[in-house]
Amino acid sequence: MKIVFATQNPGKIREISEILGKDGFEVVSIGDLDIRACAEENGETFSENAEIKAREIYDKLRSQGSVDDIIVMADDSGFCIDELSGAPGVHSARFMGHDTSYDIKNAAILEKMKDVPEERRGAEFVCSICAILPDGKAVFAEGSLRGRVAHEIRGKEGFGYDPIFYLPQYGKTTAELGNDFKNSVSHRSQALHKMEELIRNMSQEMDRS
Ligand code: ITT
Repeated sequence: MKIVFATQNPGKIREISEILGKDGFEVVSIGDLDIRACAEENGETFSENAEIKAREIYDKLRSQGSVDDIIVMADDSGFCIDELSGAPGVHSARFMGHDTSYDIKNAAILEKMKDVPEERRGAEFVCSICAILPDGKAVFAEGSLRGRVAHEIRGKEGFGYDPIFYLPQYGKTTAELGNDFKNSVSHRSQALHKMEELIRNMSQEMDRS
């Protein structure tokens, strides 16, 4: 089964291809198919936005008659900081403007958090994946990874908020962990592995009936 992944974020598509590729799935991005996503992400939750993104691409592919052997997936994810009541959350990509660099966004968050003590620096990455099956049915899987807001920008790997997301158990930010290690613990890999299991179980049930 081929998976078309509805994301325009190169950091996500790299991680998703690495994670699902290891398990034998063929992953194609919408960029590879020359499709642009333009649906407005106006849902209130990660899962609502994931479905908006996946369904837009499913509908485009269906209008071309090509959804029989593919699953369309989308990821909506974000960085939720306890002290900021869960912000930037579903607005993570749009925080301070979509085109503002992460050096600037990350520095602004560190400034907001500069007087916040260690015990109140809790934060998490959350990921919701929506898969639209060939018959149009939507299925969902979620993952989350708890850590803390770092005190300084550290590390060059990953993308987005990775340089300020600190995991005390490893003494590193997710931008310092290395891609392979991040992929073994991340919110995205948890959600993708749950989704793989859901899809495997559903296809076994279909084979039996
Ligand atoms: P698509 O909608 O095209 O998938 P996007 O980047 O706009 O790309 P989202 O709306 O899901 O995606 O926003 C997710 C944002 O949350 C992302 O741009 C990062 O700022 C942040 N984020 C999510 N997962 C992350 C991760 O693993 N590491 C660092 N930042 C992450």
